[in-house]
Amino acid sequence: MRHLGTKTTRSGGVTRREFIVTATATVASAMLPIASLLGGAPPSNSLANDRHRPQFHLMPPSLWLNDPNGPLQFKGRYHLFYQYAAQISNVATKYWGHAVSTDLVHWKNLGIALAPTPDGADKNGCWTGSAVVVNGVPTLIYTGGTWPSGTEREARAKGINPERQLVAVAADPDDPDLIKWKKIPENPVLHAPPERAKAVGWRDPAVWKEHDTWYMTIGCGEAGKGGIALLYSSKDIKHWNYLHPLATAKPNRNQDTSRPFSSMWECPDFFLLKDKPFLLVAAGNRYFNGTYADHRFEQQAEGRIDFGTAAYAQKTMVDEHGRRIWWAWLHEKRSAEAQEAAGWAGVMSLPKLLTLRDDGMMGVEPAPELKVLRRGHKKISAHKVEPNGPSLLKDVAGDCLEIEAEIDLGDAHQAGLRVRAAADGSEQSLIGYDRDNQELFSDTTASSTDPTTAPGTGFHRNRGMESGQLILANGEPLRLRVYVDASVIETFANGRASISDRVYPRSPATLGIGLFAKGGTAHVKSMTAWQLAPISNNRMTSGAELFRV
Ligand code: DQQ
Repeated sequence: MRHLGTKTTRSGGVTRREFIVTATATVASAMLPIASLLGGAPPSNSLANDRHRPQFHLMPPSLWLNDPNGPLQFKGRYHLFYQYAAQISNVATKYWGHAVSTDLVHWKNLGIALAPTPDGADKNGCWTGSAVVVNGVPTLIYTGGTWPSGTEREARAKGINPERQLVAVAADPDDPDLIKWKKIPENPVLHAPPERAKAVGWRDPAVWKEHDTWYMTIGCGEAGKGGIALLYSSKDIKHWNYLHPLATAKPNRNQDTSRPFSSMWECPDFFLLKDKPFLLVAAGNRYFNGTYADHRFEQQAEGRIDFGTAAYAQKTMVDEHGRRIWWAWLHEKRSAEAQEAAGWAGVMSLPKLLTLRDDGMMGVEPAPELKVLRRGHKKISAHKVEPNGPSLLKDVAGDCLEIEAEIDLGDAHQAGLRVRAAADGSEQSLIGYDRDNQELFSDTTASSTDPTTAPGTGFHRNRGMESGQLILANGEPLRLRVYVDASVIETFANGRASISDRVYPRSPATLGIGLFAKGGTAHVKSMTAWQLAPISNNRMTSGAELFRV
């Protein structure tokens, strides 16, 4: 995914100072290049008035976010890091932005936790990684770029490995915010992939402990063959031995290994859910279940945690309640120019809880903590939904909402909700179920008349239909939980499917909510819509003061 960004830079006086202040406050002890944090951000009032900017999703105060990094709960606080850049570009130099929360919902942005060290093993970027607690000390392990992001293939063609693995530790584990991080003198802790892995990439370490030994998997792959998750072990997190592949991709008709980046597994994650092993890889938000013996994972069935192409670089953590919490980067689906004009791009997903289902596959639910955002609500009484029925509900509208609905498909072929919908139908997004294909879908084909959202102009894929398999048992209703947050729509269905999408309606009046049925009559059994409270009062998603002079 990294090669797809555009390279554009903003400039702006006041905002440069914002970054200098942040950098000084957060990374002074690490001797990091404050000058390279110079970047432009739009004035905060344009962000505060940007109606496409979400209100209850975590984002940096401005500019760029991509992958979630090192999610960790330590002494009660949730720490969530993310790939941050001071340009609207996925090939810009990456830093680790850092946010903290006591409730998993309200976040305080703390600034930059990790920045590249000039001439260091991460001089061209602190890329994705993980966090673990080692002897009471929160510890980050991540990939350093020694070539600019997006040039890895060029480097490899010259026989140069452009990636290293590095470790940083909390400078003061007693600081509840863990603001300062120190890179260890042993860096890089790994210099190169094993010779026989003809790597097309070697990054995104994920770490876990078995008895007294640390294990780490690193995303890798071989051109034309597909993904490999390499396995390493260590007694102290600083000295690592390569063991063997933890897992290798099986030929998969969904994965085109001829494409440069689908020939590797980015962002692997490996864990047990109630004793059952799971491997996650970034592509398709895919997971595999299987068996784990002799430190080798044999994949059996596969599924997808989020069916939306907007979601990428999934990453999980286990919290102090023992829950497996999932995060992902929700990238933009509008043109690079529109992102640049907005002055921000990329949103962190809502926290999703992963569960083990009776059939050995994964379930997915929104974290219950999100209910704290619920304010006034409106209940909609049970009623029929006819194919040509009224498209919008009276008294329910908005772009900062949660909707819970139980829908009996009846004899309809498709049924579900309209969100971000205009009264005349000129703009609308459909979240629904297709009975014939047994799929949960998000159809944003008509979500916007803004040409910057036209297919082919955005980062990945734009307006259109996206879907994934959800098999409803006989008579089982469709149970939807839909979060609408400005340009983000995150949907959960029946505790076992989710789909995230991005929409940018052109008209500010595109706020309607409704129901639809196609090919027959569906029945709404129950439906409630809640107004949700923003997590800050100015669309800055909190902590913005740390980025201001
Ligand atoms: N993004 C990171 C990489 C990772 C990719 C760099 C996935 O480490 O492979 O920003 O989006």
